Parts: sequence; C-alpha cells; structure tokens
Amino acid sequence: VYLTTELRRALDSGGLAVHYQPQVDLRSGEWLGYEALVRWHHPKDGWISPGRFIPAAERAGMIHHVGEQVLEQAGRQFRQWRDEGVAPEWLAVNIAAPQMETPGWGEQLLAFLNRFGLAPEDLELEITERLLVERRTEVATELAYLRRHGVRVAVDDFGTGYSSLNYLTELPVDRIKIDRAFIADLTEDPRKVAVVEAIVTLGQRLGIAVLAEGVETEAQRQVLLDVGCRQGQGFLFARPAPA
Ligand code: G
Ligand code: G
Ligand code: MN
Ligand code: NA
Repeated sequence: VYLTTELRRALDSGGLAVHYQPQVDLRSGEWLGYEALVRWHHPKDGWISPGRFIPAAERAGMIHHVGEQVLEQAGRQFRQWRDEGVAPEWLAVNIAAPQMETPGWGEQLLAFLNRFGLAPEDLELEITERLLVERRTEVATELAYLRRHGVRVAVDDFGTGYSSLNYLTELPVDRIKIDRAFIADLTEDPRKVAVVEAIVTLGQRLGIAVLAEGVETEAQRQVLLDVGCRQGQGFLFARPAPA
C-alpha cells in the first residue's frame, strides 16, 4: 500500500525519470537504438527498482499511467535528439500486459507518435516472452494493428523458462532479445554458447533480428560475434543513463 500510494504521488509530481541504454552493432559498436528504462527516485527511500514497482503498478491498475509517462518523456526526448541530429535509428520501450490489452491502445499510440512527428518505424515495443506466450490471444489484435502500421516488436527476456517456440512463427516479431542469463557465463559454459548459437540460427532462418542482453565483457562480445550474433546491449557499451 505504501509503495502504490507513493507511486501515485510520484506520478502526480513528475517523480518518474527515464534513463536510456544503447543497443549496439556488436561489430562496429555503432549505437542503433535506445531502450527507455523507467527510474523512480523516492525523496526518502532513494532509488526504487522498476523490478519492484512495475509489478506493484500492474496490480494496482496504475501501469497505464506509468506507461504513458514513460512514452511521453521518451517520445519528447527522442524528438529532441532527432532535431539535434543525434538520434539513433529507433527508440525501444517496455510494455506491460495491461497496456497492450486495452482496446484502442494501438490507435492511441500511433496518434501519440504523430503528435511528436515520429513515425511508427521509429518505435520498438519490448514485450516479455512470458506476456507473448501467456496472453497471446489478448494482445494479438493490438499487436497486429501496430505492426501493420510499421511499429516493431521485440521479445524481451527471450529464453527464460517459456519454451513455446511456436509463437515465433505465429506472432509478428521483429527482434529477439536473448536474456542476459545466457550471456552471463557464455565464456565459461559451452552449453550456453550452443543455446545462443541456436537462437541466432533460428533468428536468421525466420528473418528475425537477434540482440544479446547483458553484454559486460569484451570476451562475451567476441563469442557472440563468433556465433553470428550482430547486436547487443550491456554495461560493456554503456549503462542506462539520463538523456
Ligand atoms: O532497469 P532495470 O534493470 O532495473 O529494469 C528492471 C525491469 O523493469 C526490467 O525487466 C525492465 O524491462 C523493466 N522496465 C524498465 N522500464 C520499464 C517501463 O517503462 N515499463 C515496463 N513495463 N517495464 C519496465
Ligand atoms: O528486462 P529488460 O531487458 O528490459 O531489463 C533491462 C535492464 O537490464 C536494464 O534496466 C539494466 O539495468 C539491466 N542491464 C542492462 N545491461 C546490463 C548488463 O550488462 N548487465 C546487467 N547485469 N544488467 C544489465
Ligand atoms: Mn527490455
Ligand atoms: Na530482458
């Protein structure tokens, strides 16, 4: 109760910030896109992790409000970067289940992009594998609508326990983000290399881009390049940071 009361206060008083982390070309190091990551600094309790308050916001029916503020801030920031000529190709935003399940949400999202003079192609929605599998029918309509208009979709946290590979052939997906659990011991565990290589091959065969999360070392980058993974994100390149 404390958390959601305080979150409501933060939402009303501009207490949420958005940080950005680059998604890069593993070969050249070029920054391809930015992932927007919400941050909450509580006046007394300090930084509160989205891993804690996003689930609380979902349960309390406040996730729409959080999502709107993230999109609003990130959209405006991306517009500014574009005007300054420093914007990467895309902006990636994390989307929670209840947002996607609101009828008309896709249309509102397109209107929102339009308001900032952004194209649907500028935006990528990161949706967890769990959501895509468990709520497949509920999110299908809005997802298909948005994708028809050019918005891209990334599967976040790919490979974490939901072995339904079937959805990859049925749901419109543009990018797979390999969960950082697979990357963490890539250089110690050959089985992890095998799994990552298989995901990369799967992506190639299905025409889906593959991005590795949680790349922290040069050795990991090298293994990823060796198995044909072209994109990554992680502390090796940059930590999430304010605009
Ligand atoms: O940034 P950090 O590692 O603390 O993020 C923890 C979790 O919170 C990650 O799973 C991330 O996807 C999620 N997250 C970060 N920002 C947002 C957001 O704006 N909306 C949603 N729904 N989840 C987010
Ligand atoms: O679930 P999602 O992929 O949206 O979570 C993204 C979060 O992962 C970011 O908020 C960030 O804090 C965290 N993250 C990003 N890069 C790294 C990394 O190289 N190592 C670790 N341990 N965490 C990372
Ligand atoms: Mn993400
Ligand atoms: Na992830």
